[in-house]
Amino acid sequence: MKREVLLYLKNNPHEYVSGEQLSTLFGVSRTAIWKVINELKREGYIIESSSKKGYRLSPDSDVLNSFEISEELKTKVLGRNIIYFDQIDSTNNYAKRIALEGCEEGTLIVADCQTSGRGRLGRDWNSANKKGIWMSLVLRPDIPFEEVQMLTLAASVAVVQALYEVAEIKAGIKWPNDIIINGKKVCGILVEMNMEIESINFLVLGIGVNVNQQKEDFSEELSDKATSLKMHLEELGIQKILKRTQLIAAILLKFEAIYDKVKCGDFGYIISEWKKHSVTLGREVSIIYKDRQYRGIAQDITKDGKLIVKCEDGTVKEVFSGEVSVRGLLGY
Ligand code: BTX
Repeated sequence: MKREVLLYLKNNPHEYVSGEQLSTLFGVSRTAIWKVINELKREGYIIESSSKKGYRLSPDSDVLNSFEISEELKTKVLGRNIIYFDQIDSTNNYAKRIALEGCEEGTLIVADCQTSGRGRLGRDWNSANKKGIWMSLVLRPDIPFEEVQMLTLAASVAVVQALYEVAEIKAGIKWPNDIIINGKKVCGILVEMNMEIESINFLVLGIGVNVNQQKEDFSEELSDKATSLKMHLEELGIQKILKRTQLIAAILLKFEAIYDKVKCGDFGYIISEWKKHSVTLGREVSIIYKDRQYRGIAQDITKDGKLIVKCEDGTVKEVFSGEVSVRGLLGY
């Protein structure tokens, strides 16, 4: 009955509905309705209550769960199976576990909070409770190993497009996997792979987006280099409630269209969109690989997504994301 009450409140967003009306409608006592309302509030729904008028669901509620996500989703395959956690170590870890057990393509793992969110090369990813999108998709594309890099690029393009569509936010892509706003990281992408000898068994695409953090939500170390969508909008003087479910749905829809292209080996659109939003090309970069470091200018990307760097000694290197850390020398 909880879902029915919720749907009723959602479908009547402008009116207060009295406890009596709800109890008649659903054939239960007013106490039962009161309990349901309290449960919904505990789940994070903002329900305005007035003893005279009744209950009204605030459109500002930013609740993450499978039901809310599927209400927003317009995809065909991605996110059709959703597994939600209020807290988990890492959605990528969980996705890898269930992928090994054979879960279906497009399964989405999403959490309000990660206790051991991971970035690349063993780095941590700060995943504060209810402040961002921490999600992973299980993908089973029939593509050669060399094309996996395209998925990171494809996901970056999808995130940038979705941020613009939902909130008119113009973000840039720093090769290989960061989404940047005004020189600060707002989103990171982590693609992990499981391979057989010849072919890819599955991929896990992890996406972390900072949505509602304030400056004080980031550690001192991060506060100089991280931002959130909310912080960015506030800097622009825009007060906008960002709903994580809406952003997730937009990212998945954009990604699904681009992912279909990756599966067909059609990379032209991805490369051109990636270049349009790149904050790396034409900039001086520092490539750190094991104990070596090169400097050079990021000139272009190859048609399978490697970064082409003209080094200071005149040599040209093609850099594959798994091996390096790239730092813009003059900020982003
Ligand atoms: P990365 O290795 O490029 O970035 C990690 C670095 O980014 C950290 O060392 C730190 O300096 C900085 N950082 C950490 N947390 C944040 C944050 N919230 N915002 C901005 N900067 C931060 C990027 O790796 C890939 C991140 C993927 C995260 C997703 S969340 C869902 C999925 N599950 C999981 O464990 N990881 C992925």
